Order: sequence, then C-alpha cells, then structure tokens
Amino acid sequence: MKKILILNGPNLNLLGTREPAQYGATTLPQVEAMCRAAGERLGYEVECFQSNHEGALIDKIHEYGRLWKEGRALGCVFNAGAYTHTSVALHDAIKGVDGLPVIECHISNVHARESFRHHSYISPAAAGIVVGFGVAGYVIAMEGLVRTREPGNSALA
Ligand code: CA2
Repeated sequence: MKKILILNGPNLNLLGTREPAQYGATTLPQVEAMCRAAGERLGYEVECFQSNHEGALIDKIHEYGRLWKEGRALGCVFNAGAYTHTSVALHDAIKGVDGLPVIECHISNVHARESFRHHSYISPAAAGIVVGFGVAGYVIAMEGLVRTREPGNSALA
C-alpha cells in the first residue's frame, strides 16, 4: 500500500486549543484521524508528522522523496505554517527531491489576511494548493493527489 504524508509545520500542534475564530476548534490529533480515515477509504497508508523545526520538516521531505522514487509513496500534503512565508530551505527541499508531489494546504484563506501571508515560498514548488477550506482542506488535498496521480482509483466518485 502506497503512503501519503500529512506534514504540518510550526505551531500547528496548537490547533483547536487557541484562535478558534481563525483555525477552528478541531485539534491536530482529530485532523490526523480524519486524514487516516480518508486514507483508508482511498486505499493509502497515511503517515502524519508535525514539527516546529525547519530541519525536521526538510528531513521528512527527503525521506518521502526517496519513498516516491521507490514507488512507495503517492505524495505529501504540507501545511508549512508560518515557514510558508519565510523558508527558502523548504522550497529547496521540495525542488530537491524532484518528483514527489507536494500539495500546499492552508486552513485559513491566507490571501484574505495580512499582506505578509500573501507570499509563499512553497507555492512555486508545489503540485497544487488548497487554501481556505478549514481543516477539510487536508482531505480535499489528499483527494486531489489521488485524482491527479491515480485517476483509476475505484474509491473515487
Ligand atoms: O492557514 C494556515 O493553515 C496557516 O498555514 C497557519 C499558520 C499561519 O502562519 C499561515 O500564515 C497560515 C499558523 C499556524 C499556527 O496555528 C495555530 C493554531 C492555533 C493557535 C495558534 C496557532
């Protein structure tokens, strides 16, 4: 069974505990459970990883780049949090693994917020972007990955 990585960056471990008006009331373990259930329905093993450290996120992208080359991973759904707006290193990591499809995902509509959130270093390296659908965006991004990479998947409506 191929793997899908759900990758979350800094402060997303706080989901559901603060700022519910911006990010909703669902906690990260609940989001991860939603993604695992979607993976089961779609026929993929889901690995969830969150880190507040840029290097740990980079290492995980490299690991999945290797798995993708071996045909053991479908892709990655990535909410890089605030690193979205600052990290050339994460941009380079995605470009560097060359092939692994990464879907950038944001819970909030970053374009309707402060101007410093309008620029993303992830977007030019991403295979697709899901923004502003709340935590449902993670599952929408997973389905997008499957629809575009494995359109014959019989679990798709
Ligand atoms: O909308 C998103 O998903 C963001 O990636 C969330 C980041 C923000 O910096 C991006 O601009 C947009 C912030 C993640 C922090 O999440 C928190 C959740 C609850 C309480 C505090 C922070």
